[in-house]
Amino acid sequence: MTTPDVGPSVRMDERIAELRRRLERHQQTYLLRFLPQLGADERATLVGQLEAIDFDQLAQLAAAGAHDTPDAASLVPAPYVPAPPDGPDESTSHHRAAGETLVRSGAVAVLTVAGGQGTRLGWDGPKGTYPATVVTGKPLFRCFAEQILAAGKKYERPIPWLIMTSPANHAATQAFFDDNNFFGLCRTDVLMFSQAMLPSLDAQSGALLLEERDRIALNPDGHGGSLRALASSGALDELQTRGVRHISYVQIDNPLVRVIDPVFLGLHADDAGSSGRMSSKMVEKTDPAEKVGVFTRHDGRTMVIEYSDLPPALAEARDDAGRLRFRAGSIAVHIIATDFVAELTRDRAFALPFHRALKRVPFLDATGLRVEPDTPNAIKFETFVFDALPLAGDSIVLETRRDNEFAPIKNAQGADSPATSHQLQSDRAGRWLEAHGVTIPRDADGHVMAKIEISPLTALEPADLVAVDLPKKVEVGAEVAL
Ligand code: UD2
Repeated sequence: MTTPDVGPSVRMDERIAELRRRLERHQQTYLLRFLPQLGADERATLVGQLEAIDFDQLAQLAAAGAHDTPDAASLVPAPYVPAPPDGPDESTSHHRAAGETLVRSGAVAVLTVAGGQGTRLGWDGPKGTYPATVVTGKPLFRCFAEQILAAGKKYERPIPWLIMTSPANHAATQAFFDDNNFFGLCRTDVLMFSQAMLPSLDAQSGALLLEERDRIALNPDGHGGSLRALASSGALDELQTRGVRHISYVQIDNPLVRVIDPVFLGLHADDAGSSGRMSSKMVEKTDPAEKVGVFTRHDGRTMVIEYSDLPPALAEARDDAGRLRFRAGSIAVHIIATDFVAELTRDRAFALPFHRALKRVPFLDATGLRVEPDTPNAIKFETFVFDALPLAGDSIVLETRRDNEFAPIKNAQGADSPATSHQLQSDRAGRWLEAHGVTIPRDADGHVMAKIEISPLTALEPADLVAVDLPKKVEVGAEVAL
């Protein structure tokens, strides 16, 4: 018997009929109200988008209250390993050696989460394309690429680099890498994958919003979506095939972050206090209002409480010595074992807890007119990667010096802006040069009064400068690129 030939339009009609039945069950048939006006391609876009939505999950999310933060009284500060000295030293040599062995044997990859939009920065394009360095204005992506290239040379093993994009910036990110010849990295060692999107919901009614006649409003599912996207994209399988056991996880916004840190890798993989599944870095928070999550313990498990969820009484609490009690500020740097990601994502429905945020989302009203709201009108749901920490068992939190590794660029002005990042970049470079006898001009607050940039290709850490021809002195206001 032969199957009758069913044309594409018949198949589309059947899909629409099935979709309509699903939408009726969830009282969302209004999403199809512009369907009769759409051409074949537009119909296919809308139907495809709607078919992919798990309406039961969305209904649960909409009905659930805000993300559960544990009772403040049950939280205690998480213990942390104090910052090791800059560069090789006795106390960390064992961990450094273990970490270096991992890198040399090809067991380490880097993951940069770059799916967010640079909205706060006012940058039109993937944030990784933002000119970040103080003298030469290198884009953020190049800052990471040069570190990965230099570490690959130092340890005689190319290091795979995973980049998580979102559907909104994936093509532009790929084009940027193409235009820059992958910054000298081998193309097959750069693995890009896109995170998933979730519908934004009307804050009043919980209904989905139409952004265009053929498109619903979606937002990226948060950096926590990286775990599932690693698995669903096939990147995790690829890593495991290559023998990668640990992923060094960093955010795109921090040009000073150390993407390969042997001491941190060694601690994570080898220390008796670590399950080897997920570890983190912190800096000491001195201002209770600083916008970083803090490491806490609850029920014997390490977790990050985001700054917006930390009750002010806890954020401001001080110990007997006058230091903030909850001072272990997260700089969003982790090492995550590939086995741990595989374990978590074995169940395809796995998701970290959803956090909700209110935001402004333009939408079409019932007549098809575009509404640009002045105030937040929609809820977006996001997952945060640090919510995997309580699932990891024993977890190391390593302190790192703020002036060594944390100079994020998030806002156009004020805190965490290009201006603050540039000063921190020069301050660190100045300190590295002073360690080799170079005279550096500093102001009364100790800030370097010149612009100094050291490429990772020149030095990954201060000790590497021993082989470099250095100036004796840097003048006030000078611009130095090494
Ligand atoms: C993050 C941390 C904060 C602190 C700070 C340090 C959260 C919720 N907060 O604050 O506790 O550690 O960083 O700098 O993480 N991203 C994606 N996809 C998404 C959303 C974000 O890839 O769907 C990436 C984004 O490109 C960026 C990073 O995640 O690299 C951080 O995102 P953010 O700007 O929303 O987080 P932020 O700066 O508020």
